[in-house]
Amino acid sequence: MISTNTKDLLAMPIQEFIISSEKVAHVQMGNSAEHALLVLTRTGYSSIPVLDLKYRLQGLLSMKMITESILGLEHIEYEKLAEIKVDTIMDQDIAVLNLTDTFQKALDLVINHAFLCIVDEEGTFAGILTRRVILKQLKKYIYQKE
Ligand code: 2BA
Repeated sequence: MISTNTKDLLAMPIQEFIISSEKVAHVQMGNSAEHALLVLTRTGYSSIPVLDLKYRLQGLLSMKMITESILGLEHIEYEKLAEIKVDTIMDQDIAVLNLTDTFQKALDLVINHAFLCIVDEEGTFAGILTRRVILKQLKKYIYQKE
């Protein structure tokens, strides 16, 4: 059985826990795989959002997607990096939440996703909610209970 306090935590809106969009490393539709490789390498993140010019979320891009796009039969075709556009290799199957969604919904999703993308009511990218932030909130809650 879930206690009343746990219910409070699970019912909290995620808005206050998100890393806002201006702090999130991203690439834009039309950017080259070469540019994306530089962003991923410099930031150190393994996967980042792809946004359009109106800041709407379009997909996710990871190092693996870039590597796969330049894998030839005999060798890695580095020369293709500048020609390949991120929109042709990104993953469009993304875990997305709204700013008004609850902690519980986020908790269910972060089991399978390292971070969740958050959009506002107009579909504009608002930021991300990371597994780290969710775990920190849970830890705070569990320790308070002891
Ligand atoms: P990963 O890049 O695979 O990072 C896994 C975990 O490693 C991160 O977990 C964080 O604890 C640590 N980490 C990796 N790179 C870091 C860095 N440059 N600075 C500080 N810590 C770093 P979370 O914080 O839970 O993040 C989960 C995922 O969310 C990351 O997976 C990344 O794909 C994405 N992410 C987090 N912050 C981001 C940001 N500011 N911009 C873009 N993507 C971000």
